[in-house]
Amino acid sequence: VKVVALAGGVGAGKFLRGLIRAIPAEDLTVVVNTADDLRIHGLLVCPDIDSVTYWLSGLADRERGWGREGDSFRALEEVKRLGGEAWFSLGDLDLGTHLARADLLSSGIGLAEVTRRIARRFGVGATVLPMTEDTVTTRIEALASDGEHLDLHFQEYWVARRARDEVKAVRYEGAEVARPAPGVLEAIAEADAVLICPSNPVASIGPILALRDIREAARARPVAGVSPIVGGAPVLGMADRLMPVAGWEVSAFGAAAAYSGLAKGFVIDDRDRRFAPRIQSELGMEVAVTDTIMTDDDAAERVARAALSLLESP
Ligand code: FO1
Repeated sequence: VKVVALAGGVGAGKFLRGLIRAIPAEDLTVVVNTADDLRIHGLLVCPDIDSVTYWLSGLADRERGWGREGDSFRALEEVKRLGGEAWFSLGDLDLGTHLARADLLSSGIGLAEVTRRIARRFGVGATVLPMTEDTVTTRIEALASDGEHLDLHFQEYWVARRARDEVKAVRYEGAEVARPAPGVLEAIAEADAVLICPSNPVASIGPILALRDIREAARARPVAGVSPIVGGAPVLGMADRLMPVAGWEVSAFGAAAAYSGLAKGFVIDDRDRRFAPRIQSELGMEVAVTDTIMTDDDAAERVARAALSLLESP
């Protein structure tokens, strides 16, 4: 079976390691969110693309979730000492990825081909693609504790200000006019299954599905998702702050509702089993219930197989 996975960062990385044990890596195309990409030190930083690439190559820092295992931060220390921007922690090895990406981009190669090439160099068998080569940016409209209205880049909200502001709205700037990256629509059209990784429905999957052509292409294929919400809270990250402003409750039901009209199946955690009847009756999705906490690759493989099994029945 050919599979397309829609992916954010860390949750997706863990899940995808399980998925490539359930299907051959060569049969997988990962379409990755780029709306939390940022420019810093003159470099294009693509956190979700890099997380997916590092996790699939087995080089990710499993504890921190992002960046390379065993990385050092000597260059960043020097940037800080010299008065440069140091709020976003790029490790020394990670910086190597960014410099290579900058070189390839400056030679005129598009981000999709650059991403494919870098993933291949990391020994990744799956095809990794950005959702778009155009600029789409998740902006967070928030209220600071002193009452100031803020309009923040996602990474300013999450990393620089540590999610301390009250979120009022989220928008995907540029999504209305952005075109899917080369290869994305082709991969979806050929896919036997489209899987939505257990990523943040607002910050990670929302921007991908905000590209109308991607959403429409996915709707024409069998789609199943995996809940990133377990026991009423996100396994990782800040989905609990963002889902309410998008109108979704912070529960496995709310996560399923984010893909209403798109997914025909949804995987939820054992602890959320009570939501299964509502997801089935109100959203019309088939539900698989399993332990979704991906402590290792065996656990991730079990979750991936549960998602695939939802699309196998006729
Ligand atoms: N997250 C942080 O909380 N602090 C950081 O300094 C940080 C640096 C960073 C560098 C490279 C990279 O690929 C990811 C990085 N992240 C960092 C993670 C990132 O901010 C988010 O978790 C993702 O964008 C959300 O998917």
